[in-house]
Amino acid sequence: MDNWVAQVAALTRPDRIQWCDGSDAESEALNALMQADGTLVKLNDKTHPGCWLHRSDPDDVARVEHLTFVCTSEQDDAGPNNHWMSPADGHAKVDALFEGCMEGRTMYVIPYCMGPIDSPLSRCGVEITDSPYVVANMRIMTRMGAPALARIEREGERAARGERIDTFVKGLHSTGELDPNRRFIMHFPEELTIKSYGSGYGGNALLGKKCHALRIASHQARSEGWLAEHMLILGLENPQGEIHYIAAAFPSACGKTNLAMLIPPQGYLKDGWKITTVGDDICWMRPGADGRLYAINPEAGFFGVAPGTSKQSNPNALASIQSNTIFTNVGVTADNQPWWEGLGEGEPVTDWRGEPYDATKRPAAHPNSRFTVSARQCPSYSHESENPAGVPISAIVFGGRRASLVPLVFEARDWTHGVLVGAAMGSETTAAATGAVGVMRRDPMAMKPFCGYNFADYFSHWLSFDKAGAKLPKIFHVNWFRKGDDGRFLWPGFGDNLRVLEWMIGRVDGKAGAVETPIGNLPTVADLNLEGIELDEEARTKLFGFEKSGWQAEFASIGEYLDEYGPRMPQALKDEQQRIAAM
Ligand code: SAT
Ligand code: MN
Repeated sequence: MDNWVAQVAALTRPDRIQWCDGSDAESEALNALMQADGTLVKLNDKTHPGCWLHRSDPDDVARVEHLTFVCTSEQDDAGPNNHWMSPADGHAKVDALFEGCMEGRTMYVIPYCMGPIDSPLSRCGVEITDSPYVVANMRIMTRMGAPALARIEREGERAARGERIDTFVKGLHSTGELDPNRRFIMHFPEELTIKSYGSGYGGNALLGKKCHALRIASHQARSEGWLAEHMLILGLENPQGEIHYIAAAFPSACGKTNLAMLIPPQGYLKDGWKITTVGDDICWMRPGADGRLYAINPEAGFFGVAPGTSKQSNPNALASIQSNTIFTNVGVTADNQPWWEGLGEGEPVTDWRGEPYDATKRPAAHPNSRFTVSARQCPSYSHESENPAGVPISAIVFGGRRASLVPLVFEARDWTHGVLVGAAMGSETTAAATGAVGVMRRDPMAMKPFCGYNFADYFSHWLSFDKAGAKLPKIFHVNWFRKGDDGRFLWPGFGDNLRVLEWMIGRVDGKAGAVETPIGNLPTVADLNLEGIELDEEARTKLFGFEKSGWQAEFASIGEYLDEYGPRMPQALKDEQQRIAAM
């Protein structure tokens, strides 16, 4: 590691190098530094102790998928789902930008561990950055500092003794000039290396998150026989005290954080149902000795979307972010409290760009404004998140935003069908990435922006888990976002989504009913507990119905999508698509 740090220093020429130990003293000193130069603004210390506001450059507020590259020796290994550059070109392109970019600045070296320090499922990385804001966020989002460094050194010794072991992922980051024309997020999966230049935004700059835990890890997972997925993990405890763990994949800004922290509706609460939160964004899963899939959350914090978070929509998230939280690009009230659209109380006076709030000009909070907070501050935090063995997964859920066609929930017949359901996922785009919002695109398993290799190979890898001795989770698809003819949402969502989770667990336990349709098993209205909510005729028909002609068109489009991947697409998946398309 020392060699690599020295090489990076020779390239970037920082004035100082600081190895981060993750201590409180280090964090306080960095916060003071950022407060002094205006990077962080202290929020109201009475209402929000330990909370900070960061305003990013207005051109640097979301992931930049068009500037994100996967650099593999063979272009086909990156697949049509990624932008590609050869490793030599990729290095040359960014190294030219990194040359001398840290002159006059401090270079921070952040050793981190994704997952519990003592878990065999965890993997380590080192991020080198010139951004103290990145250090502060990585401190919340990962297990960072001395314990991670110790694990990396232990693994380094084992590798030196000849064990086949990937010691750590190398990540190099600089905020650079924040010029969108000089911005690249480069991945070199074959070298376990990331180079990110020109952005300070979460998904582009906190390299442990999407760059490592999804793009690089998905590549590692494929060669080592596990899965790195864009999924929340929750524990669902029924009145008998039995806990089922559910992993669910939704595209960015489609409610993963809300579902992970769900508070049961009144009747369920009374009966003793409970949700515990293991993770809200990323899930690493591996088959255990008993054939089940065991999952860890590689992260230690939440980097959640602020707008829309309220006492009604997500009381657990709101409770989590009352202290020790970094807010990025939210508005503030007259008494210096953080504010965003949908908070439901208070009034903004300053918007996310630091200008007087003017509703006719722009929203107070950027639509992709975020909070960064330790998972331990969440009232529903599951202590199983620290279990080195992970938690056994009973159900996998795929879902997207679909205004039409797609019913509230259905169950895949078997694993192969479930993989197709994931592969065919579509969703309307959100503000989490730059570009048009609300356009339907295929986003297989919510991994379109995050899979570090060819989707065709990725689906083959998924299919390979179905083997003798495997006790795989059941797979479901949900759509909380179905709209009526007048444009209103037909399903209340939020806490009421528990009704759907209960049905899923009923299916896992062989207790709940369903009807078979070509797209999978659908509950009837009677199979779901709908006590206490009103659904009119249109809602019942659209949420629980199978619309044959619409699905025929959908399956034709799914077939075309799979064909875009050519002969690498696994035949088993194409056969499944054709079987259903013939409905
Ligand atoms: O910016 S992140 O990629 O970390 C959040 C998201 O888009 O899911
Ligand atoms: Mn995400």
